[in-house]
This record gives sequence, C-alpha cells and structure tokens, in this order.
Amino acid sequence: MRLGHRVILALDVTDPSRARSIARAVKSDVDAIKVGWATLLSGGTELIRELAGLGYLLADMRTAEIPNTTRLIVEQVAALGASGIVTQGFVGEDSVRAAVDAAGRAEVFVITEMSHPGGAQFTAPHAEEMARISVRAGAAGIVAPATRPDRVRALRAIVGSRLILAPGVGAQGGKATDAIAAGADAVIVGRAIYDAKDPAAAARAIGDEIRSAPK
Ligand code: OMP
Repeated sequence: MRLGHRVILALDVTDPSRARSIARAVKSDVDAIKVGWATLLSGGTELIRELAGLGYLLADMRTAEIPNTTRLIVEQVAALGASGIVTQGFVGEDSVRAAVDAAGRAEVFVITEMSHPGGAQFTAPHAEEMARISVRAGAAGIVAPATRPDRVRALRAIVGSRLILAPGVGAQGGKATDAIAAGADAVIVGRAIYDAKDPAAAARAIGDEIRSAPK
C-alpha cells in the first residue's frame, strides 16, 4: 500500500449506488478503500470488482477460520481484485500463514487489538502475540486501535517497519493525529467520512490535519 494521505476510507455503505458515488468522489483523497461484509452483501461481488478497479481495495472479510477455510475465502477475495486483505490474528499462526499464502500478490493485514470497548476484553491481552505472529507469517502489517494510542505505540515496537492501520477515528472517539503520533502509518475512517455532507472534503480535512500536525 502506498501511503500519501495516510487515510483509508471504510466504505461500510449498504446502498450500492451511494457506495459507488462516495467511492468515486473520495478515491483521490484517500490511499485505499476498505469494504467489509455489509458492502459485499448489499452490492454483491460485482460491486467489489468495480471498486477494485478504482484503486487500492482493502477487502475486510476478516477471516476467523481454520487454515483450509481461510485459504478458500482468501482465494475468492483475491480473485475479486483486492489489493489487500484483512484477517483476524486471534485465530493463530497457522491460519494467518494460510491467509498470507493464499493471498498471492495481495497484502495481508492482521487485526490485533480491536478498537471498540469490547476489544479490551479478549484481544488486548493477546495483541502483542498477534503482532509477533503477523511478523513471522509475513503479513504486510497489522490493524491496531486508534482509540488507544498507547497500544499502537506498544505494537509499533513489535512490528518494526510493517504497516500499522488504525481504525476508531471520529465516530469511535479516536483522533487521527494521536494515532499517527503513536506510530500508526494510516488511519481507517468510516462514518466520519461517508456520513459527512461532503465525504471528499471530510477525507481531505483528516489528511490535512495529519499533514499539519507537529512531528
Ligand atoms: P468507523 O467507526 O465508522 O470509523 O469505521 C471503522 C471501520 O474500521 C469499520 O469498518 C470497522 O469494521 C473497522 N475496524 C474497527 O473499527 N475496529 C477494529 O478493531 C478493526 C477494524 C478493521 O479491521 O477494519
């Protein structure tokens, strides 16, 4: 993933024509567009292929499966044209390795500690282990919580130069500049962009805020 804006749009939009128009409007102000189950189930694989044609598509089907089923899912997602694929880390090293192997040229990002309050219950105590697994398995990077910048900092110490993508900015209460200052390479932002009156302006504002923050 080439990072210019350091902003990734989470396009969790279930009206396919709205998803299309937001993606087109925002694509040059973000580094990637992330889609998950809600967008896939509402717009179908045809929409996912179309979005993949606009630029870097991060397909967040977040596999949480045994290695064989992980492989089957990741192969399908990669065939839709995704440049990046998200998988869960808590499933263990064999499943994360299966995702990396099946992804082919697509990059794999591993969710470690999740950003919501419940993420502190089960994912937080094992996030460091998940980060180590991600490095050993050859993942391109991890997903870590913008809502807890201190945790991003701790995970950065483990993953070295691998990418850290941080969701939880805006609607979940995290601040983009705090996550970046803590060591995130980019923030993942959904509602604060796609629910804005002008999604492209909202994406630009987050990118500008990151660029103008004191280093
Ligand atoms: P907003 O809360 O609307 O900005 O959306 C955040 C996006 O990041 C959604 O697509 C979430 O599914 C995703 N996400 C998290 O919010 N927290 C996590 O810990 C992990 C993810 C993710 O893997 O993308």
